[in-house]
Amino acid sequence: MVSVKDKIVLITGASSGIGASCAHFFAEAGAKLILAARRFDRLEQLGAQLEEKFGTSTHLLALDVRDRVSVASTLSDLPDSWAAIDILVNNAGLSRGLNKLHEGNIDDWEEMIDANVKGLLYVTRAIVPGMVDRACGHVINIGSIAGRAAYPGGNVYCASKAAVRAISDGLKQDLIGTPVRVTEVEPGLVETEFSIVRFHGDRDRATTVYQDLTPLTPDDIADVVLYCATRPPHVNISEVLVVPVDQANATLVHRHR
Ligand code: NDP
Ligand code: 8X3
Repeated sequence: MVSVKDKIVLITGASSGIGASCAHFFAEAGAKLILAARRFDRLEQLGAQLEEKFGTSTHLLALDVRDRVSVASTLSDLPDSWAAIDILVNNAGLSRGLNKLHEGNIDDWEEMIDANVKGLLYVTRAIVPGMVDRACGHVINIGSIAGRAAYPGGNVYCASKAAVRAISDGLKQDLIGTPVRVTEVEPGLVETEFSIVRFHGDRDRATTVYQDLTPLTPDDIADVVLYCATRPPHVNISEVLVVPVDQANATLVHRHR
């Protein structure tokens, strides 16, 4: 196992769910954290918590990954002491809606594609050149079981996560000959704010997604992300699918009714 102590880890979408859990796991392991998201107040709370609990140094970024200019300038203007990022966790993302494709809301499509695909690309493009120059780095993309097969109403979200899978595979190929590692972690059902966001704030509908089964927790995923990051330098975990015991694939879920 390799230590992440004093490594610089950038986590996008750190204000909630899987990203916030990753922040806790890396903080406990002694890493220094750059935490990015749009809700800066949440990052401030998280940063204060991690400092108090683990003595973690944090650098907070109010960042909308869809904003290409802002991503480029924010990440190129990092203070020198934060610029040499060792691990990038591309986690920021969302789903919007569960409509049939031919009835879908085009604004929802734009938001998913802009954040899940283009945003991930913008951040990766800004960070990976430094990793290559320093001959050191690890990109961990949060994909989804939804990227392996579409499900009814999942259409554009599934496409965006299929893109994350292809981008992760392509990046691994493009980095051959460098020591930079690439991992894609593909969670199944994880209870976070994901479904509340998907259903535009309808908490009752969001709750039904996880009803009568035991979903994963964001900590379950953060644990896997940290595991991938702490393998010896010659080991690249390329892809990990993590599902609850109650889930076989994107459409087959066992509910205890
Ligand atoms: P949450 O809604 O709890 O967290 C999503 C995070 O992404 C928030 O921190 C949010 O921050 C951030 N985010 C969303 N849009 C943007 C944006 N435009 N710019 C910057 N940050 C953004 O959901 P999860 O923790 O579940 O989701 C995290 C990732 O995991 C996503 O990529 C999701 O697709 C993936 N995933 C989730 C699964 C699940 O079942 N929950 C399963 C498989 C994958 P803010 O709003 O403050 O900007
Ligand atoms: C989130 C998992 O199955 O709700 O990516 O799409 S699912």
